[in-house]
Amino acid sequence: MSVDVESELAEFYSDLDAVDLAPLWRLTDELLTPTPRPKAVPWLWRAAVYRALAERAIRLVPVERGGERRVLSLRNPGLGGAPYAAGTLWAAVQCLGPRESAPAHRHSPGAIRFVLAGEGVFTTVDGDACEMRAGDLVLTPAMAWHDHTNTAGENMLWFDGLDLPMVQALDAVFFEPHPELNQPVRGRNESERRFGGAGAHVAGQVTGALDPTPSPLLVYRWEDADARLRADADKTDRPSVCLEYVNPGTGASVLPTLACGLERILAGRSTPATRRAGNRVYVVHGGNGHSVIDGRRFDWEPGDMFVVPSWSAVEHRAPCQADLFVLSDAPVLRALGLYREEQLPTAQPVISAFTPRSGG
Ligand code: GTQ
Ligand code: FE2
Repeated sequence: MSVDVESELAEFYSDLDAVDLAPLWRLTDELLTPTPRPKAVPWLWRAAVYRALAERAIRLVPVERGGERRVLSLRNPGLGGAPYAAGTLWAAVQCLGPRESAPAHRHSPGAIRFVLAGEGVFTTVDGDACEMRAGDLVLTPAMAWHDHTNTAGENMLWFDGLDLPMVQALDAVFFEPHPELNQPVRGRNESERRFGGAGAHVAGQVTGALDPTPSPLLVYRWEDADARLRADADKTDRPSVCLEYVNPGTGASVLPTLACGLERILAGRSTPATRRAGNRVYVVHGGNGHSVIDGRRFDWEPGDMFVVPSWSAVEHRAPCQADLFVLSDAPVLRALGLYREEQLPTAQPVISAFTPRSGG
């Protein structure tokens, strides 16, 4: 290129820049990537670390109107300080001390809770007080009034998952405090009585039904999910058994934006390395083991939480049976025709091991 053309080009680019025009031909590498290139990185948060900090939060920070919730968000270090576990998913640890209550409110982002330990807490959803025990899944769909109350004498911790980053990307966040600190309670476990029982889980994951209405069933008990996994494990020689929690009326994912599932890794087995479009957050419910994510080994134990960003290869291994709760944005990808997954032909070579920050 002649010096003339080169300097003319440089001037051209600077003129484009000055009037907020961007030439695509210089951006394709970062925009139209051959495969997804999420900013979020594979990461893990240890129960032993967050539990102690949650207990300090209970001692130091009251739950009040305004702050609304005593919640520690899992902040993915790849996201430049944004308080999200992945580009599309909010994930957090919420805690309530003895006889504390978190004020009633509602918002357009939908939420799910997976109980880490304890009992004596209920989440009231549109007047229905849903009891929460270890391993239970509780839904608070978009715009449903919700507050959390600890009636017991122990601290209680649970996992929160929200579609907040997705709703925020769509510029559709709405929030409203309830006129009362706590909403009136109309009944206890009513959705469970009306809609619980058969049809609350499917084997594997939802592939068909897409439904913009959330599940009318608001609480899914650990015992039922466990029984389903046990029955499926008896019939398989595969490395793991999976279920997805579903709307018992339609068979669709629990919320229009979020899917929840359980993956039981069977003793001594390894799952095949798999890539999926869409982000996933795992909560270890029981058992010890490790996952290899993009060639890095993440060891885990009960209560640990880890993120598998879109298109990262992941495989799990457990010496004894282990249960992983998994939250994903798959319903959105499926609704838009963007979902895909692929199994890798071989196990990943392990290049490094993850060592989380231990803190001060
Ligand atoms: O429990 O209502 O982790 O509104 C983030 C936002 C929990 C909740 C979170 C919320 C909640
Ligand atoms: Fe909320």
